[in-house]
Amino acid sequence: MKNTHHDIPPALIEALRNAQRVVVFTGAGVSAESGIATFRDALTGLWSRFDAQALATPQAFREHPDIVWGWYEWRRAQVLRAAPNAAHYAIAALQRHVPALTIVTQNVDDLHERAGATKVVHLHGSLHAPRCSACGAPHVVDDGPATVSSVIETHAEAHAETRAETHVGTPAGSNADTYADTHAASNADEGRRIPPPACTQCGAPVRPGVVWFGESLPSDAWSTALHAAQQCDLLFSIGTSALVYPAAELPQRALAAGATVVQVNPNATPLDAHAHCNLHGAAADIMPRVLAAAFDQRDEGLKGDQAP
Ligand code: BV8
Ligand code: ZN
Repeated sequence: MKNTHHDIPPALIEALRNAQRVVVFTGAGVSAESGIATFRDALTGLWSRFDAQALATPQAFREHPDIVWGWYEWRRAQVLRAAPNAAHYAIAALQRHVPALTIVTQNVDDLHERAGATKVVHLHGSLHAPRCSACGAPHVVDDGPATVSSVIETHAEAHAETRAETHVGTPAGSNADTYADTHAASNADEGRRIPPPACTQCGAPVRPGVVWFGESLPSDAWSTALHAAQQCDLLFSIGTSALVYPAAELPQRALAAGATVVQVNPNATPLDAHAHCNLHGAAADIMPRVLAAAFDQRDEGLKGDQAP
């Protein structure tokens, strides 16, 4: 079935119709059309001088808890204001047609679930499950619209401000210290820096419920994902650059187990050379067409006002 094109190859439709066990493996690209920045997308404002991989680490949280917590609060506010897109809905609909379909995501948003998907395996945690960095006690954060807009507004202001300031010569790639100092003065950027709340049990800083680089994945999520990949007939890899491990191993494990692997991504990734089929396009365009072609439920992948 080796080919790369936009329309859905009949062999893929056949494979999907006959599949008993399917894995849908997703990355940031599946949420891009919901307005959620991918990891590759440049960071903005205060964070534009960091790369995501540097911020998403225990070290960064230890050294700059307010910058890191501020970043995750901003991302959480974005997700709370976002809505699932047609790809999320089509994947949730596929789950209702295929006997055993396991959704394994690297994303820390809840857009799969908000599109109606069930039992989504989150390999890298969630933005909605903060916990104490010391005793691990779950922490409840306020999701009220007031909080959400305050995080977004203060960020927007800060962003405008940073852009103005940035050009006054902080050397490119300056590390956090100098950057923080040069900006600490103007207290207007408080919104950007949000000190993490204290744990109600032990008083230690609360951390985002995500898996940071250098941290191991939740063992139950990883073993469920690995098992599903090794047992499936068909694996879709959607909107991931397939560069972060061990998650990026999953399509390889499925291939090694004889499954058909299909990639959906507008850009090439290391998986192109191995996948049986590369559908180079946007997930929100391709997945509803896969659903319609396989299960002729043209309108099922669409929600509410989108349905004809
Ligand atoms: C670990 C949560 C034990 C936090 C994340 C083996 C080899 C090399 C390195 C390693 C290795 N094993 C371990 C490592 C180290 C490291 C790693 O993989 N480093 C990489 C960068 C080389 N892995 C770890 O640290 C893991 N832990 O291994 O623990 C251990 C510890 C230490 C040392 C050894 C072993 C933990 C990794 C998890 C980190 N946490 N997220 C947060 O979100 O803040 S990772 C995070 O980045 C995401 O969850 C995701 O996994 C990754 C981003 O990748 P994507 O989702 O694919 O997004 P990206 O932006 O890259 O690409 C988007 C794609 O979408 C693009 O291809 C684009 O073309 C496409 N796209 C765009 N628009 C659309 C689209 N596609 C479809 N439709 C569209 N519309
Ligand atoms: Zn605690």
